Amino acid sequence: MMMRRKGFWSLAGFTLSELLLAAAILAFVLTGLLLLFINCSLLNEANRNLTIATSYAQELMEVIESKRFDENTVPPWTASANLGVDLDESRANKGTFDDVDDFMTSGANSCTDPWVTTPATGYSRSVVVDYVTLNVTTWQTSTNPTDYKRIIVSVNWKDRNGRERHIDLETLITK
Ligand SMILES: [Ca+2]
Ligand SMILES: [Ca+2]
Repeated sequence: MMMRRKGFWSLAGFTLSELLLAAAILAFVLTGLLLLFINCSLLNEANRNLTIATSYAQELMEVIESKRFDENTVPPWTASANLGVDLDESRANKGTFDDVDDFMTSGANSCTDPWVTTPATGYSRSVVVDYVTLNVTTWQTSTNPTDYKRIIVSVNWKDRNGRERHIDLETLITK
């Protein structure tokens, strides 16, 4: 007891078991901090990927929204089965597109322009355009042309563990 009073930092004042206990506590605290640090950086990376994916979705949505409602400038609008890239346009060149459904990435007349489908390595984009109609309070897909089209832009990517992630951006446009 007398030795401890010599000074707080005096090693002579600690027994071996006290030192071992202190070392164990230190190791425990450091492990916790390390795990916290790893978790934070994983969360950071996930957030960054989500932000990038969102900007890719917004980028394409803005380009689509700058086009007109339909290939036809007056009704009747294009039949559902014929939505997509039109005869005078090239499926692989978005520069030839003039209406919103030209950007559809599925169906017989789908767009194959890599700018649309693959914005960057590891990210892919898809576009669905449907006619919709308002049923009481919800919009429903319509097989017959209506004055409303719903555009869904999806961006897909894989996280660090190879798990599929995606975000969807949806908007309604009218003639
Ligand atoms: Ca067109
Ligand atoms: Ca079209």
